[in-house]
This record gives sequence, structure tokens and C-alpha cells, in this order.
Amino acid sequence: MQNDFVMKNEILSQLSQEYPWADRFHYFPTIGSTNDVLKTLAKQGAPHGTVIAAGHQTNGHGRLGRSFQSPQGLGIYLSILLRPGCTPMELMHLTCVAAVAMCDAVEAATGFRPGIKWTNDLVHEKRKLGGILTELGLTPKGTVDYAIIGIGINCRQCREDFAPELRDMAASLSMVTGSPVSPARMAAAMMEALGRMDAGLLTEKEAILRRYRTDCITIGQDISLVRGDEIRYGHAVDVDENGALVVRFPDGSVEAVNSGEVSVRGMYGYA
Ligand code: BT5
Repeated sequence: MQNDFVMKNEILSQLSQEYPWADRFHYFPTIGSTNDVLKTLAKQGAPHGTVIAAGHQTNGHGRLGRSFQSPQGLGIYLSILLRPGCTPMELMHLTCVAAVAMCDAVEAATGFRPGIKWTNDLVHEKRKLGGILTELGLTPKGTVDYAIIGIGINCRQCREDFAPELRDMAASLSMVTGSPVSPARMAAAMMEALGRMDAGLLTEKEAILRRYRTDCITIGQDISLVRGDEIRYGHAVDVDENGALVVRFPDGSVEAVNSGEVSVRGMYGYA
């Protein structure tokens, strides 16, 4: 197993000259959660572009308190802190933008481009390769103090490395491409893509959402939408200018869905 110093240098050595924040990069072999630690640093004033990457998380988590399995050395777990100085409304599309950036990163590192299951899953043929968790902190005036984008990507697990309940719904990049995928190479590609993403975050929203629609496998699928105890069935027709999923329901009504859990028919055990 590579130590902290070797892994950090391996990642840094693969960054281009254009990467803007090499001096704000921290690597931990083991951490609770890269998002949680970065949130603490954000509250202490850490600068825009600070990145924390880890080779293992003991408390990696997704949305709604769900856990994200983050085994030692098999994936990469990385969070970036942004301070875009805007309103939360202007960042409604943040998870979508990050997802496109992560498709770019996977493609740069492996030659293979994953799909996106709305809003935050990287997928290939019904299996989840990674997930994204975005979190915002607000100033007393209600503007964005910090935005944290956390990404976990399965790099080199084989089927048996996943917990039994995930074996039929998760995959790693090595499983999908048939070649070894290095977490260090993946981390560097993620950082480069996040740097480029930040440059157009507020100015290239329309172009990025067009790219999101191309990568998003949910559009055109029958879906179920779970909100609390309520389950509704519909057809996903589009992703709107804020990154919301546009769903047509059987009564003909159309709604832009921001929250709730969307399952795509045929994926992750939804028959
Ligand atoms: C996500 O949540 O998929 C967002 C995951 C974000 C993880 C990153 S790692 C770096 C940073 N630090 C953190 O603590 N978090 C971020 P969600 O959409 O809620 O999906 C969670 C569900 O994905 C779980 O309930 C499982 O069903 C499934 N899952 C858990 N671990 C997985 C894995 N390694 N690969 C594929 N699926 C997984």
C-alpha cells in the first residue's frame, strides 16, 4: 500500500501546469469523510480550490444519510471547496456541472465515458460507478459562503470487493474497461476537470447543461419518484435550465422535479 507522501506526489506529478490549485491539495490515506473534513476547513476560512483526497473513508456518505462504501486503495474519494460568491439559486445546476466534469475526468483517465443517472450517479449499463454529494454553506446574508463537491469513484474493485447488497448494482472502472485504473491517475484527472469546470461555472451554464442532457441516461426512461411515503410513476422527458428533471405523469401533467428519489426502470433492482 502506498504511503501518504508517495500517493500525494503521484497525484501532484500528474497535474498539468494549468492546474490552478496545486498548493491547496491535501491527501489522507484514511479519513472519516472528505466532505466533512473539508466543511470544517471551509468554516475556518480555507481558500477557493482547496481539495482533500483520500484512499479510504471510514464514514463516506451520500445523500439522506446513506453510506458510500469507500474501501482502502480501491477507489478515490475527493472533495473540492469552491467560493463562487453568488446566490444559492445561481448554483442550482452545481451537481449537474460536477457530473459532466466527472464524465470528462473518467474519459480522460480511461478512454471510457460513463453515463449519468439523474442527478448524481455515474453509471454504466445499470451499475453505479460513483456518486457525487454537493453541499452548500450560506453567509448570514444568504449568499453562498462555500460549496463543497464530494465525489467517490470505484476504480479497481472486483465484484467480490463490494458488499453483497451492492454486487448487482455497483461496478468499478476496472471492471467496465477491463484494464487496471489507478486511483492516483483518476484523482489527477478529477482535479483537472474540476479546475476547468470552475472556470465556466457561472458563465457557461447553458452549454454545460446541454452536455449533461447528452450524458444523462434518465431522459427518455420510465421512472418512479419517491417523496416521503408517496410513490409516483412517470416518464422523464428532459432536464431543465436549473438541472431539475422534467417528468410527464400519466394524467398528462408535467413537473420539474428537484428533490425526492428517482429510480429508473431496469436499474438498481427497480423492475
Ligand atoms: C451518492 O449518494 O452516491 C454520493 C456519494 C458521494 C461520495 C463522496 S466520496 C467523497 C465525499 N465524501 C463523502 O463522505 N461523500 C463524498 P447517494 O445518491 O445517496 O447514493 C448512496 C447509495 O449508493 C447507497 O445507499 C448505496 O446503495 C450505493 N453505494 C454505496 N457505496 C457505493 C459504491 N462504492 N459504489 C456504488 N454504489 C454505492
